[in-house]
Amino acid sequence: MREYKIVVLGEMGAGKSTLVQALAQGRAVSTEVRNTDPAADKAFTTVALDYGDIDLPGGDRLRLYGTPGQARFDFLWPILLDGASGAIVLINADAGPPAQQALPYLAAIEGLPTALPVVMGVTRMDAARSAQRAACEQWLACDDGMLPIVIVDPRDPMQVLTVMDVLMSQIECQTLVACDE
Ligand SMILES: Nc1nc2c(ncn2[C@@H]2O[C@H](COP(=O)(O)OP(=O)(O)OP(=O)(O)O)[C@@H](O)[C@H]2O)c(=O)[nH]1
Ligand SMILES: [Mg+2]
Repeated sequence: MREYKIVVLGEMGAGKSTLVQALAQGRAVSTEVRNTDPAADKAFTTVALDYGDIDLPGGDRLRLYGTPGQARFDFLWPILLDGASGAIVLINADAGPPAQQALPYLAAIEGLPTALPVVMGVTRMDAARSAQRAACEQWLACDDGMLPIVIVDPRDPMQVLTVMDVLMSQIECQTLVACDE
């Protein structure tokens, strides 16, 4: 049996906790407190991490770690990324410019000693205001194809599994390349 540590990153409200809960079918451990941060209009926010796991039909296990979105917790990102097999960077389509949202998380991943497979997930497309949604669509249209990007509603477990599928194939690719070297 293989175990994969997957880290979920993204701004406050991007849907990290929701994704971890959806994958763990509601059995995830979360550390939510009432939000006092004016950076996001949301009732609760994660202050330590989310954790959820799922056993795949083939016998492998995915362990998911959701990071807290508040900038003051950015010291936790490298700690959680240590030993990870892959990462999911969530972009909130209803927030600021997507490329800028992704930048700090991709920089943290690039700063790791070994290359880490990454998938970006765009959330809240259904709920985004028209200007934000248009900016996101434009960003998707200009995508250079360097990283896979999937539009995902993290409330829907089937869509979350699709994101995991894409990430797992990235991880497989990296393993094959490493074997070839
Ligand atoms: N309509 C809609 N709501 C979404 C979507 N993704 C997430 N949400 C909702 O957005 C809210 C915030 O999601 P969270 O999972 O708490 O966000 P988070 O990234 O964990 O936020 P922090 O812990 O504060 O960093 C929740 O009420 C979700 O149900 C989406 O694609 N569409
Ligand atoms: Mg959270």
